[in-house]
Amino acid sequence: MNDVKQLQDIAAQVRRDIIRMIFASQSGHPGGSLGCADFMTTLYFNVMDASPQTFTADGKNQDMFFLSNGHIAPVWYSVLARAGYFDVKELGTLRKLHSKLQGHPTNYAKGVRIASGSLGQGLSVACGAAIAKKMNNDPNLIFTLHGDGELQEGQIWEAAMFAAAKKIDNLIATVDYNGQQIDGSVDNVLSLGDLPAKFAAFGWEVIQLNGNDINELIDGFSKAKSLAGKGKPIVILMKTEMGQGVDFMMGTHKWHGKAPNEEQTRQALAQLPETLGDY
Ligand SMILES: Cc1ncc(C[n+]2csc(CCOP(=O)(O)OP(=O)(O)O)c2C)c(N)n1
Repeated sequence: MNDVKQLQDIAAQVRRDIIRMIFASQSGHPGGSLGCADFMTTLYFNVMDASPQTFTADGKNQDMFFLSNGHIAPVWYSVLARAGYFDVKELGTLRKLHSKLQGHPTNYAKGVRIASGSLGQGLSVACGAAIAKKMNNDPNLIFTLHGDGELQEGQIWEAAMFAAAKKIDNLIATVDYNGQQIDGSVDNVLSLGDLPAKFAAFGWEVIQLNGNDINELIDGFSKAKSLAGKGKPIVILMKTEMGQGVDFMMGTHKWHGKAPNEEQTRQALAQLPETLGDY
């Protein structure tokens, strides 16, 4: 458990890490990574019952997390490194040949259990892991993150139907509800319609919050945990801003998957305090 100020400091450093990693590799996805820094920090430093010391691939007797929108790997790698899963210096190897930190997650990196990046698969994996926990009488929880554009994948809705029908109530799915995707706004590409109503109609508990507000994240997860074990899967729809923290990356899909140049990197880092020390 960390207090809100500590979590904000970690998230600020995570944002610097994201920019520095993607600048160094000259490829990657800054927009969604920056938008999810507050969520990912809160999840690892406040919410989950998990630690690098006890991490196992099968996740028995620990909470498990699956990143379904694998393209935002930089934010996950930074949070894992800052939480002690591996040396922060490794962050400088993002997307390099033979690095454990590939452009999309693989289980070469400690803390990662499945490869992801092909959108739409993570909720199905999470359902399987959640059922395994029930069969093992393991009281721990499964967490996932999905992009809102990712929800256009049909497999998500098969898994959503399955989770409710099978009463998978040890699953807390989250959505990076930033309204943007690779080619433009989600509404323009393929609108999700009334997303809270859709999840509710599929039999899920729905929580909505501001995913860039750590206080709201802490409260929302505490509510989600209190709903676990009551017969329904839980989804948290987190309103976020793509590119949060860097003014010229916000309010547009243009930084979904583009690396900043040297001048843009300088401008971005000037807006992000170095709170824990750069790697
Ligand atoms: C199955 C599949 N189809 C297409 C892609 C290419 N792709 C990568 S990210 C992306 C957009 C996803 O949008 P969203 O989930 O909202 O992520 P955000 O832009 O907010 O980071 C697409 C279409 C993919 N990775 N997998």
